[in-house]
Amino acid sequence: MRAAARAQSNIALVKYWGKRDVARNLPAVGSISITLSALWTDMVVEFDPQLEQDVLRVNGRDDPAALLRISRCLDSLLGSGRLQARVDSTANFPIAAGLASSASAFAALVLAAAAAAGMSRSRRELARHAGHASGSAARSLYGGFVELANAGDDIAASSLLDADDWPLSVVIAITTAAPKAVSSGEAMEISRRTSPFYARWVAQQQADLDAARDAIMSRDLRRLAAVAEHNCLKMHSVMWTSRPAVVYWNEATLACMQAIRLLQAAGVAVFFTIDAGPQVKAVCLPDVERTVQNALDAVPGVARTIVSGLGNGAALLDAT
Ligand code: 2P0
Repeated sequence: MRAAARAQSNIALVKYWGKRDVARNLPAVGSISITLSALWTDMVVEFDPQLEQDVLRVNGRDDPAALLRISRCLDSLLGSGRLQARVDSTANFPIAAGLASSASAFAALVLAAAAAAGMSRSRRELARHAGHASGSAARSLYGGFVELANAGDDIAASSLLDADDWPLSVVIAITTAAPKAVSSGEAMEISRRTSPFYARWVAQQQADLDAARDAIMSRDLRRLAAVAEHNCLKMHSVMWTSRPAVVYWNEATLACMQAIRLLQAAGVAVFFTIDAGPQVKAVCLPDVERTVQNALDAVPGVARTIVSGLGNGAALLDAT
């Protein structure tokens, strides 16, 4: 009746932005991500016949505002006749700040909840349920390099390469830990309805996915860098041209990008990506991780940096 799971966060190198079905939370485009070993959420789920309704604690505090999404995810996984649950979530990094906290949270939730309910579900099936709660969460069930595809009427996540198959480092520059003003789900809908670039974004995504997948399978950082930076800037262009405009960047975001450009010009194997928040993620080969971290630490406005390798995907912590 009780189980705990840890899932790591992930960042997309080819981004998910926009939904084709809001009610079922189906993405309009496929995406490719890397799972991060250093950022994780631990989720403890306990079903209790005495409880009259679900209870959620996030980082040790009651969080009724986030409860509805959690309850819906449990209903979708276990059916609405399920027992009520006590859910305890702990993240080791800032929440709702563009570091994919919902990805690690919902991936850990489905894994822990299925185990607590004594239910056997394939990873692919768990990923599908996590994805219906939060698109990027489907990817956090897997480690290394992960693709989330639109498969017929639904979604399917799968592993492209394991973490050990091509070890990369990610240096995350935290420019502010404050929660974002507009949730990504809300912002995606604004983009879909109003950006004149949205249709082009969707139309071009398959080519970016094919290029990135090919670069990953060839372990070619230069080609991966080109498509990932292009795809990231294209997504932000869609956001910026929405009405109202969605701008997640701050001055330090741009300064970090410029620092990474300087490193590239000096021959350092690194590229940037930025999600629905002002943090900058620098993806690099492990041997230049220190150089990249030093450069980003020196950027005015960077509060701190976090260094991560690639993670192995969600796992149960216990099942008592
Ligand atoms: C991604 N993002 O691919 C993109 C890039 C943010 C920018 O997936 O509405 O929390 O819960 O399905 O997964 C963040 O959005 O959105 C996200 P919902 P989610 O990582």
